[in-house]
Amino acid sequence: MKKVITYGTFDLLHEGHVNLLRRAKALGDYLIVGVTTDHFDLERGKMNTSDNVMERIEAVKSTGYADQIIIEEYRGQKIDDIQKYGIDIFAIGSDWEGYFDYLKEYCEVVYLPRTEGISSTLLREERPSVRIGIIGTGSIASRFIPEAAFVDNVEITAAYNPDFSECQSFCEKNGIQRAAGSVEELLAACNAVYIASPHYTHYTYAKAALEAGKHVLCETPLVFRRQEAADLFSLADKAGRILMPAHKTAFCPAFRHLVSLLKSGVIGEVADVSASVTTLTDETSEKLDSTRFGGSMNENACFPLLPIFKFLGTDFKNINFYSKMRNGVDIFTKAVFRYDHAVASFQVGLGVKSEGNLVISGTKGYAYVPAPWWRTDYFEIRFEDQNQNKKYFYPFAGEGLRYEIKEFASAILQGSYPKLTRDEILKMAEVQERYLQEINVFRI
Ligand code: C2G
Repeated sequence: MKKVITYGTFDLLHEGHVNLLRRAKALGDYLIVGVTTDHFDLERGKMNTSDNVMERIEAVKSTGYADQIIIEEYRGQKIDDIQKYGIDIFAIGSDWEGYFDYLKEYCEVVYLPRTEGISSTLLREERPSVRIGIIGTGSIASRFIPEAAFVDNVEITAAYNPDFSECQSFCEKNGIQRAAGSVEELLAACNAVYIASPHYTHYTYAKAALEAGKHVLCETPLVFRRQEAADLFSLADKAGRILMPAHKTAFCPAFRHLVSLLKSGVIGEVADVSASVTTLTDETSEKLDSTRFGGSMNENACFPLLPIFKFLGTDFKNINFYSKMRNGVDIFTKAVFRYDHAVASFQVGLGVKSEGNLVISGTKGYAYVPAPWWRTDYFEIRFEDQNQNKKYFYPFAGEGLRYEIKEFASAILQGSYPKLTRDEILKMAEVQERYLQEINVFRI
């Protein structure tokens, strides 16, 4: 019996895929199809896949050509599979011509003609697009634009800044068609907004955008009061729109897997979470302006709050804040949380520097994420018996903003499940509010 194997993502299965599978099957008696996992696609730079791995497997199955379907999850697996399944022919589309010649050492390699004029990318492009208007044209907005280019079905249509000439030069520099002269003009030119303006303006812009029926991706911290966050969510619900904080860490592959890994119990019961984010800042920076929600807590607390809430939940019993002050703002704050069966602490600093790592301690072992843990591609799970220790590596492409943009687009276009829960977002605002109200804040 002649065995043939082929591989692919098979996203939005189309005629090109079907032709390929038919031709591959015709090369022998038994066809094995390897379908890539979502994780493997992300690792090899394909981050726009629309269908998940189960949907893609079902689609391949429905063609009737595959005698067996396997999943492809790592680089180098093709050699292992060829040996494991006793493969005679490896077949793949001609767009890969030459690329898989290294497999000739193991079996025959056949490049089959690719069907012209159709591709998953073209099909994805035909879907409705997310047309984003940017509010605020500072440094984070400049970094957002090249990252958005990596996400299918997303285009930047306009930008707004109250300083019109600044807005114009931003648009010219970044190839954005419309420099909006007012918020109304911006909202008319998009179906979603990305709010990248100073913290204290977030609520007003987000409210205006949601009331105009736009989806909202808002830089962190979203707002500084729980009620404000709750109001924005009820506006979003009423309008049937997405409201998502642009919390980079929550969407990056390494952090997402850390969450699912620890939820599965690898380090036992979590007893402590300790996280630190310190970024020494120029004394004249707006980040230290006491009249404009400056200071370490306002600037950075939402980062360590993420692992604390993900691993211990949001039902803490008490928080004490210890702040070192300068010119009316905290240049450093240590916060200590008491839960029923655990504790947590974080350090944030704009004027004090510390080691920026994340440690999650459990009854069986601990997770160690080295600095800068909030934009990580790597972590370790460590145990008493060091032989059991394991290192985990992930992609973290570019500035990492593409992951949150992709999540925002998927939430709008496909209704994907939010990685950051509403409860977590409300609690983040509540912690910011407690601090601003000076509840259990001790100045040192
Ligand atoms: N294909 C084709 N004609 C098209 C589009 C795709 O013949 N118009 C073929 C591809 O050449 C490939 C298969 O269909 O053989 C699956 O294509 P993709 O889903 O794009 O998967 P790909 O990224 O090519 O993955 O390990 C995975 C493999 O490297 C291939």
